[in-house]
Amino acid sequence: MLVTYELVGDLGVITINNPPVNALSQKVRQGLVEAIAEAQTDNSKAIVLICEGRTFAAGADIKEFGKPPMAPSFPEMNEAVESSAKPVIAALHGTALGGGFELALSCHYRCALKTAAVGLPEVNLGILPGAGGTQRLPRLVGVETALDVITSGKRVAAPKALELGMVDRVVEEPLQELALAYARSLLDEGAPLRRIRDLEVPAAQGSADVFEVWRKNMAKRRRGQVAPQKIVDCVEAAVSKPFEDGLQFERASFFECVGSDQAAAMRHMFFAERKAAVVEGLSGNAAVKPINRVGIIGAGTMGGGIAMTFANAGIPVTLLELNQEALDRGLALIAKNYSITVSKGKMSQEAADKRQALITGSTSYDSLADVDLVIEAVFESMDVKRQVFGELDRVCKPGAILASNTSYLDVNEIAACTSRPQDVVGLHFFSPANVMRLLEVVRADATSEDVIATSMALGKKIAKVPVLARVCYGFIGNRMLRPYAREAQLSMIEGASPEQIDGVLTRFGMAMGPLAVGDLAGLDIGYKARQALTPEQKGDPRSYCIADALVEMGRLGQKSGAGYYRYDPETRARSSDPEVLEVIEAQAKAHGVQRRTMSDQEILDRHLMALINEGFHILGEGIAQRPSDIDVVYVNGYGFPVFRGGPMFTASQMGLREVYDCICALRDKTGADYWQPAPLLEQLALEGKTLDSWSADKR
Ligand code: 3H9
Repeated sequence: MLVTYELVGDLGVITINNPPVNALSQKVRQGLVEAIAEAQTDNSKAIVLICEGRTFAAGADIKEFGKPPMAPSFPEMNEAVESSAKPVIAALHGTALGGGFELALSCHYRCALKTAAVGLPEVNLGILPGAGGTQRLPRLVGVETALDVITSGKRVAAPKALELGMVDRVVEEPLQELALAYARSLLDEGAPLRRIRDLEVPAAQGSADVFEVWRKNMAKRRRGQVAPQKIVDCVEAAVSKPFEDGLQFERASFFECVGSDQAAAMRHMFFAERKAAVVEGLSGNAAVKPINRVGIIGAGTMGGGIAMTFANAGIPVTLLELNQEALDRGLALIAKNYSITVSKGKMSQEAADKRQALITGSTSYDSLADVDLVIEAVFESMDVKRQVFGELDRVCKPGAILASNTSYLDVNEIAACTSRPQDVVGLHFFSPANVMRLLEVVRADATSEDVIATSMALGKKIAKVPVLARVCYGFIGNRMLRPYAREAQLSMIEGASPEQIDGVLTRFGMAMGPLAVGDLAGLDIGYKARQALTPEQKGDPRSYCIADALVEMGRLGQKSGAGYYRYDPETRARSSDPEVLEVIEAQAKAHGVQRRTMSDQEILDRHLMALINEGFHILGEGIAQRPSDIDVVYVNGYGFPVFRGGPMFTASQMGLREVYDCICALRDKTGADYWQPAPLLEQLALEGKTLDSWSADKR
């Protein structure tokens, strides 16, 4: 029974029990409508609506999206609840999200456990609340708060929700008992049957300007996404239309979104992120080790960010540096980062102090003797890593996990510097590490199952999205970045300007274009890395000669005020620089390249196909476990637009045959070896197979 109804004295209790998250599937909606009807016929005076398990309903059943709608619909269910002749009181715990919170908004009163949170996260799935959320929430809390909550998709903790009016009472455990007591007190007070549909949207908040400001705001903050704009339209409809008409407007907008490519891509990402945590082929014996204390070597930007990540998760950290001066600098940077967060109102001073107190500095390796995990974040040089891991092998207790944050280096070689390769793993964080969600977990040949299982579980615990990779140069993300960066360089020398290339890719939805990213990261980093490579490893000189020339002119990117662009020293505002065009033209001449006009489509194809083809190599070689893992890496670590679902999803949407033909055309046009289609892509395209069917066959 997914929904049950019982009488407790003269109060009715409806209980939903649909693990794991009480999603409101068709059967649950049906059960709820029947339970409400039953409660109308007995001598109950009020009805409490509560859920079993870890949470109140967390929303619609996302697996039902894309299938024909099944009655009773959400509006029908909510209408039945709101029209109840007896007061219905929602009792919330866990996360009352999306359709779950919309159901609560159809109840006449809402109480919530202090630890609960509410929210309307539909925007993160490329859709909008389609069960009255955009019509009821503004009536309850006003236009501005409703727009903020719905367009951000954020979770609002119960005490804050009480302050905003999203819930009426915050209670402690036991929830059912206290919800019944609350229902009783409402009856005793003779509280009215409060139907939100009958409330007016607070006046003075619905001026046309408000909506224009939010539309512009969304165009910037959620560039390229359709749903946020439609959310603003729906909230505007809550002001300008009667409730029923507003509801119909919302429903029509919901259906436009739910069937869109953007929603399909974002649903794909939702499930992809959850799947990424699953390690294929682990034996049942793999044990997750407790990680109670962590050591981090290197207090630079990366090490400091990693230290903050653990402190934020409540795990104590020992931060190690070579000397006191460097350590003090690192600790001061962490303190500064926390104080910025506090000044922005995103954290209390007390919470910041507590987190900072979890980070202890040290200049002696011996202080790492009792940590459960060490992460090295020192200079990217095998010689330096060798030294560090030799020391760790000497001081760390048996069974401690020894991790490297290397971005490119061979984790097998690092593991071989120790007497315990089974305990060595790559944990590749992305900068700034306390902000970026991606974590590549790199398993070396000898890494034990326990260490893999622990690393993946730890990733989740520290609020990252962990993705498993095997060892190769650059693992998943940085390996794919190389051919992408190559195409940016080649497009420039062959005829495009930095502005055109970055413009094409940002219009596609990338957070930043590749050349602006280069300026941000610093052009000297790639330059130095290239110095260590043989000419063969460096590849076609046309693919780096412009970057080299700029560095040799002292144009290192944002930090020197000039790179592919010029930067205002005060505001960092970016502008085009004719000098760069001169450099590009000189390099083209020096390398015998006749520059030409290049179409936006060609630029887009070359960058996208470079990513996709490398993705297929990575998949075929078993570096990534599954195509969706590659999408998780690219969306969470490299600014690929979430509403396009990642490079591999984009390839699937295009059709593998079309992708293959496009790559073959590039090969035939350029004659370049690197445009040879990856064997796996070729095989699937020629056999008419999809990535989904390939993944299913593998299982
Ligand atoms: C909506 O409500 C539209 C409405 O406006 C109505 C329109 C008409 N459906 O995340 P976890 C699965 S849109 C189906 O690992 P946690 C999930 O795939 C919805 N399945 O747990 C996973 O399965 P598996 C708006 C769902 O404790 C398992 O549950 N709501 C759904 O870390 C556990 O999930 C949202 O967007 C679902 N709605 O976090 C909320 N939700 O074990 C989406 C979860 O096979 N959900 N699953 O991998 C969440 O944010 C988190 O799951 C939650 C729990 C915070 C609830």
